[in-house]
Amino acid sequence: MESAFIKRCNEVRGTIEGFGNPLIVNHYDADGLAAGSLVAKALRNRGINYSMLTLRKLEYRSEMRDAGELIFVDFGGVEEALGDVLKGKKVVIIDHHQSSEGEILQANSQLFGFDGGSEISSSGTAYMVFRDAELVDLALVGAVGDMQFPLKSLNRKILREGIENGIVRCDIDLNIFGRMSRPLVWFLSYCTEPFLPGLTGNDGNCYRFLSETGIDFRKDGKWRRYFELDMEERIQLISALVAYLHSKGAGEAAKELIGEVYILAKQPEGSELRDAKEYSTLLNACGRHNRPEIGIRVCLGEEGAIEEARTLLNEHRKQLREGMFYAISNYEDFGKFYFLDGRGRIEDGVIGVVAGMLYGGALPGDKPIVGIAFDEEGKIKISARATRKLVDGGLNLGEALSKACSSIGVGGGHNIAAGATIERDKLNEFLLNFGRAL
Ligand SMILES: [Mn+2]
Repeated sequence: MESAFIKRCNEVRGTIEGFGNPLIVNHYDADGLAAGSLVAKALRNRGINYSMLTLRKLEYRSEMRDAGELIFVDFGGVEEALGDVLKGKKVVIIDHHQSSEGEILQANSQLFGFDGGSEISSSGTAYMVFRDAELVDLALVGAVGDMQFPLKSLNRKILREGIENGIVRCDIDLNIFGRMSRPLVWFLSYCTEPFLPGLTGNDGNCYRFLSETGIDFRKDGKWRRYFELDMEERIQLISALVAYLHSKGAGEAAKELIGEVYILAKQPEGSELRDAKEYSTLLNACGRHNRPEIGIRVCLGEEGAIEEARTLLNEHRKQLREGMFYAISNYEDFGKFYFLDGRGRIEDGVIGVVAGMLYGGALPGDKPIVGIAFDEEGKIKISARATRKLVDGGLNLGEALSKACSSIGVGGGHNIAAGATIERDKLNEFLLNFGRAL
């Protein structure tokens, strides 16, 4: 029901255009930051003042008490959590989590028969609300940040608009991380999606591998990056990688090398912001290292923000790489699901990403995986991930997790990725419940 969804988006825009000084409350992940910034930019375009608040978890804050108008972005369950304290205020929700209609006006494609896990992100929804042509880049960054690729359905519609308006380009190319920003040696050695056996994590092997391909990966005293290679060199590199992976028995990983890449044509060449995947990873790094305001400043194009974000990104990539190495030799098979105990070894900010990465070569995609880590308060953070195939077969992780947590904590999310937080002593109970819920 696309037309009904669009009608609802227009209705939400109308309401927001009547606001005088709203508070934007957005989630801290890449999609939440991109979506919150997209709303901020749209308000600027309309000459409306605003303030912003980024939260990890939806909870009541004094800023909400002081605001007469609120826009919640990328949070499921706003009405359930805050309905009472929001009474008498003007509130709208822009979201894509599983949800039902309530009293608060919501732009949420889930209500119109679209899957928020794969067909549109919060950023995409925010774009559909305002439809300002130049904001389409953030819509795609959010979708990619929420692992919605290749882009289909509403995401595809948004992509097409971006291409028509000359803001975005869609190429089929090597789609591993760092095409813009990483010198080739580290482009390969930091590649965790897919995992490249013998290359990931081994700078020396990557150096030797590149030397054998005959590609000049160093020119005029400078390390070259993937986007600087010409078409012939790209093909040379891709063929060498495919042959190498097959020789290592990693044919599955080879299949993942090529895919759609989304190039944000208005951003400078060689910048992380030119590639939707790198842009979203940059935002993720800011959010997960408790500096969401830097991510927002990046989205708003403020000076100096990208340098600060880059420092966080490097730390994030390091945690990912180390987490990945630990995960590969330490996950367990619990029958109905795989289990990754990252407590004390993997940061809670990256446990979900690491768990998901195991599907990129280490794990068959035959059942979901549950990763756990300690959060800042010493509680257990749970991140569950599934594959597209499992979801197509009827699996709904969000539901299974919320069922498993019903008496011990809060959990939920999408059918393909979901999360929860529980007390330390509730782990066994959770694992039993979760197995049953599956
Ligand atoms: Mn989201």
